Amino acid sequence: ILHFDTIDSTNDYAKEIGHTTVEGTIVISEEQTKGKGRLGKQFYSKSHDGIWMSIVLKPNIMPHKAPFITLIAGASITSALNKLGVETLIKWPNDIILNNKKISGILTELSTEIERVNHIVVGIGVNVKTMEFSQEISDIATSLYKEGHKISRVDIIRKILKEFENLYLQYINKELKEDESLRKKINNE
Ligand code: BT5
Repeated sequence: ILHFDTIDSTNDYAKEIGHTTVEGTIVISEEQTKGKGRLGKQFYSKSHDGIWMSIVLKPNIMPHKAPFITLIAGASITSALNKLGVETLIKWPNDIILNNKKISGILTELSTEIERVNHIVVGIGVNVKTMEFSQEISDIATSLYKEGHKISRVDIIRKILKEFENLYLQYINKELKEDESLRKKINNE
């Protein structure tokens, strides 16, 4: 786990070190100065207000299967929050909703060659303590504290990572088994 006080974007940093670092590396920062969503959109990541983190993965899968990782991340976040007593919904593919407002977003980025994934970076942002949002998002965003759930960020991170590890390993093992049985069929074994 690499922890920063401030960083431009945990996803950008995770992508930079993706080639050399081990699978399962977590980059987490108290603040992001250039937190990002899809298509260059801004993701507000104020100091100490939330969870801004990225997970580096190195699965042996084909690039077209990578989007499934976003769904695994979404399921992990809702399931973790559920276990902490917070009922959220997933707005597929990458938003988590609490009381009709966005509490969390996911940004999955890939480094690939044609046939294989080099590494995947799964970025997770969760609004935890924010009470006042910037005007642009004040109608659409909320935080756990704002909705009356005073839960520690460390407890949330622990639960999300535990759920994610379970679901991710299940998925990867299933993929490996399917590849293996396909290989046997092709080789007439
Ligand atoms: C996302 O994109 O929601 C993906 C967000 C991923 C953030 C994490 S934090 C760690 C890692 N490092 C990064 O740099 N990013 C990842 P998208 O679905 O494109 O939504 C972006 C839109 O959500 C913006 O255009 C705003 O409307 C809204 N938004 C921005 N900041 C928000 C916030 N803090 N809470 C809720 N909504 C927000």
